[in-house]
Amino acid sequence: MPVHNADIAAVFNEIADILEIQGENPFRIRAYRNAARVVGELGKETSELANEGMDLTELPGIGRDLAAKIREILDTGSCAVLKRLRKQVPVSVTQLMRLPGLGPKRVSALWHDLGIQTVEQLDRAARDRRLGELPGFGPKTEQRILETIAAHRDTAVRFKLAVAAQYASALTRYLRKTPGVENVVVTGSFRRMKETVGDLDILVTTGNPAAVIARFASYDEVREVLSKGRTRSTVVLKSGIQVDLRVVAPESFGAALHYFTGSKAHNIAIRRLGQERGLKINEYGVFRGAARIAGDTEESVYRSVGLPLIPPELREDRGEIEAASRGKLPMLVEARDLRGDLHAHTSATDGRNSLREMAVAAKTWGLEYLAITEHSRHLTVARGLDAAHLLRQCDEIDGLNAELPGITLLKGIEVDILEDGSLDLPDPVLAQLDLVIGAVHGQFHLSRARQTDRIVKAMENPYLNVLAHPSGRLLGSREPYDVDMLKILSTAPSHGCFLELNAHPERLDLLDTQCQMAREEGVLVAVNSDAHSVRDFDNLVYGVGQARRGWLEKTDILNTRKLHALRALLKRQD
Ligand code: DGT
Ligand code: CA
Ligand code: CA
Repeated sequence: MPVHNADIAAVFNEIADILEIQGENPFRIRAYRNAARVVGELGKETSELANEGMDLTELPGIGRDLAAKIREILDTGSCAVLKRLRKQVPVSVTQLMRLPGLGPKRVSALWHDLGIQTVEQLDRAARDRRLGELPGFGPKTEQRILETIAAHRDTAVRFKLAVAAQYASALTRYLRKTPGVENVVVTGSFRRMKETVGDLDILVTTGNPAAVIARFASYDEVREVLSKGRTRSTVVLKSGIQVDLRVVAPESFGAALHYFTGSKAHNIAIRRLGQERGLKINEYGVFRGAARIAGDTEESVYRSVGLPLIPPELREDRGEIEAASRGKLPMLVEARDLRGDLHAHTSATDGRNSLREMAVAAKTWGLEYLAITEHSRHLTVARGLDAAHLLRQCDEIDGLNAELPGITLLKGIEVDILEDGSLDLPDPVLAQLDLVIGAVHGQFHLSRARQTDRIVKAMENPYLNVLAHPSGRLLGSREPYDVDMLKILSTAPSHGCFLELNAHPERLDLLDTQCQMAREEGVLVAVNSDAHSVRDFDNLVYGVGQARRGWLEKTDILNTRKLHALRALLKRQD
């Protein structure tokens, strides 16, 4: 991934935070803060400026030393100074500074005098009334810290689904080895395939809860055990992710699975349906009076309120209960429905693997076709291709297609949509390709009207087939740009244009609600990996998860089509 201005600013701010905790020279601290602000507020990506050969010391307050650090961050994503400082002050201590009311002096005192390194430890110490001993902390401060932590919890960092999946799969593998366990399932937002998860909720069924609880707490990735009871426990892993464990008896599996999968809003609506029928629904089962009438399976819970099973991805109380009651639930797309992938990069630009390696990996994953879509010239950070290089790649693709059975490479490009809506390559070049996807990679801050016009104009180009990552958001670092998505969706069909659902873990873009809009507007969605290496095809699973959250069926997805049908859909309008 390219390094963005926000990344550079974050590095400088973290350096400044650490220096402050260490009580360093205020001028040095201010220099880093200033650099963070200057870079953060630049209208253009620093990476672009650097690539255009700009001398970064021309930026206000950036001297030779800071300019060199910016280059280092652009090249490596971090910088040596920060790595060294992090060894002196743990990241979790620096993060305490984010809590309102906690400045560097207080954080330093908490750490040095009470050994407090994490928000959880701070919470515990405040509850135990241990903060009052410290100079500068009274009972009022203690109370305020408790309130702040409670509020902070709601906005605390969320983990990207693909990242959470790594922690979840290691932990569930470990728990499955406990003697006597039956089911181990990750529930909560994770099971609903939400793009980010606040914490992991793991449900275990067994006749021997004590063994599971004990094994859970002694997992070697556990940083802190927050609570440990007979049937539940909460821990924080070293990665910072919190995990709630619940253990129930095997006969409650379905009811507990339903309860802990949520969402809360969906559960409330289902419980209300139960109440209307005189039923009580909780994590142990469905009850009529004292009699337990359902709960072994999730199906039985839904059946008790007269509904078919609703897939977890739909459980957001966005109309799924009504659809279920009318027999109108969508037949959600599945990963195995995908026949191809229309967005991938190779080592010809910023990818890590060769054309051949990507083709073989796509075939191994089960795909029948793969579009190679390098960046165009304008995106200099990714060493975008010019026309000559692109046409050379097309020849290479012809060669590989003649040689490799079972997979067809399509000739494509991820062409930059320039600020005025024109494309970064001339039409006669685009005309030689099988597929053109267009993407916005800069000027995110245009007004809503101008951003919308820009994209609509790009779609008017007869060669543009797919609008890539349409909202432009990067999870945790960039909000979607302001654009009239409904207008884009309603314009797309008349230009033969499709929208991408980019499955890259940082993107997952189209958003789930926009998928629903696309379906209503009759716009096919392409679930694409945006693979930069052979391993990235696995991300398609998360793209499909998001498509399912957006109610999409197999027929709503462009790349579930057979190759000949796809080619017909990509045919030029002219
Ligand atoms: P997250 O962790 O913020 O990404 O979102 P969830 O949906 O995983 O929420 P979480 O971890 O607080 O709770 C997991 C599930 O447990 C939730 O989706 C529904 C259920 N649940 C939690 N607290 C309550 C509650 O107070 N009432 C009800 N009915 N269900 C709850
Ligand atoms: Ca959760
Ligand atoms: Ca939870």
